[in-house]
Amino acid sequence: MAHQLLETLGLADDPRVVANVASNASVADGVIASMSPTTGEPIAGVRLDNADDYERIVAEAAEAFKQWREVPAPQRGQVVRAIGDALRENLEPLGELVALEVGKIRAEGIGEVQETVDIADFAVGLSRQLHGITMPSERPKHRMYEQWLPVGLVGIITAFNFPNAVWGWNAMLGAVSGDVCVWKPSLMAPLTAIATNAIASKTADAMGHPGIFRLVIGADDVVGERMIADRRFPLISATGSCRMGRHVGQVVAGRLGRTLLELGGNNGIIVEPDADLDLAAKSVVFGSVGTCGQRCTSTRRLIVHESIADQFTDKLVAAYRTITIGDPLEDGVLVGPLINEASVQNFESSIEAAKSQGGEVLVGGERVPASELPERLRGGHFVRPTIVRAGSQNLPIAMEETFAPILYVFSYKTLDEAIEMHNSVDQGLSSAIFSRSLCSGERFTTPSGAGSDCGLVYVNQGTSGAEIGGAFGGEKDTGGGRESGSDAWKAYMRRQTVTVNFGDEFALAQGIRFE
Ligand code: UN1
Repeated sequence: MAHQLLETLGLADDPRVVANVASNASVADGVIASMSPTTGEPIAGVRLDNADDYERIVAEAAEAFKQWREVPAPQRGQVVRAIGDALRENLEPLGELVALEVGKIRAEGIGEVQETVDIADFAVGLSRQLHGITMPSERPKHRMYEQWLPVGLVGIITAFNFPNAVWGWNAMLGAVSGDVCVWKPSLMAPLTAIATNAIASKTADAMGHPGIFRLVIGADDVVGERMIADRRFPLISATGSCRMGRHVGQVVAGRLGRTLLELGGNNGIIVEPDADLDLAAKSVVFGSVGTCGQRCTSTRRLIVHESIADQFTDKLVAAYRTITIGDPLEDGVLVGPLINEASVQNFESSIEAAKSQGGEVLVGGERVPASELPERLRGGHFVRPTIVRAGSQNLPIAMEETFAPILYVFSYKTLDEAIEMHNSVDQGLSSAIFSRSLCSGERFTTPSGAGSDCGLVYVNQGTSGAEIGGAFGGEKDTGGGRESGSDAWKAYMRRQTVTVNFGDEFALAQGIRFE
């Protein structure tokens, strides 16, 4: 399977890819192994870029920008349109590569590539709508308007969990904006990055626009630190942990560059007593166990009205017991592995912390014992999706984002109390409420801001699985960035206010006379 996929996607012939690699190949060797989280075996090796490679790539990108910015935006849109088509043609193999490399199930892998196709479509339309406004000048025979210009080089830093779509959100908008994108992918998903970037860059090359999608694969201290400190990148768009984002934010701010940060989430769902519990249960299960709890939008906290807490929790526990864990590329499997052994350890230590803080494990709580796995999967990083009932409202571990399928359940008496609990965490990405009452939904989304404090809020939908049409991102420690739809494109462009005097009088604003 792996071999065939690498062939289909052209990775077998890519000079960066090394077919046979030792699983312990390290950054120091200049080659790393992309490991299958499902088997614990290497899929292939990937050559890393060093400081000289970085310099060359960025210098070439800066040259390419000078050409690309001269291409009219609607023509840039045609290039993105062709990239969308090429991704469509590769939807299945690329989705399967995502599943193979990061362990999400096949349907979610394909769904992720579909998300990139969707944002490409969106960006094509946008390429004719990157418009500014005109405003009346206070001076006679003057015209004032604003226009949007490309920013230049965009550094895109992505995490392992969405190794294709998060690049897509940034790169498709960056490309129609006239920017050149340099992508630093996670070292846990380099093959998906190579295959994805090759599709985009080959398509653009063939249309006469070489070098506008670049990839730089390397260790954080070699290429990551260089990129964030590099003044040639007016914009760094980074996705990952709050800790990483705080560092990136400070370094880029130190040189007065711009960041677009999409960091951790600690997403909660409030379930009101009048909720449709079947609908709520399906959404909670998808949100908390989908992608094995490794989405930034994964549901981590459930805040249920006390009158239905036991009934609803029992329903979830029963559903969790039916979940098939296994090879993410096999039909019928709903939950694949965590990305690596360190994640399994994090999962285990969070469960230990929860127990010692008074939490009660209702289902799951452990890794899947090797004896329950087929021989082939024994090196994989499988854990059981877990529900922990919080013994009291004070469960410090639930304030942290553990990138694993752990759902903490709290109960509440009044909706105001539930909202306060909901907003009590540091992160502010995604949120949801289930209720059949218009008033509860409105209370949670009130325009005063006294409802959910997150960037994304859902009523009768779960916290994960955003559509590309809306702006995606969150508040507080999530970093404040907005990617994807709505007017997120403005982050990839710079605004210029233009004032033209078409008369022959010297006129100053504010009525100042200077004669
Ligand atoms: C992420 O986990 O970094 O809303 C992105 C969602 C997806 C994107 C998740 N559309 O769950």
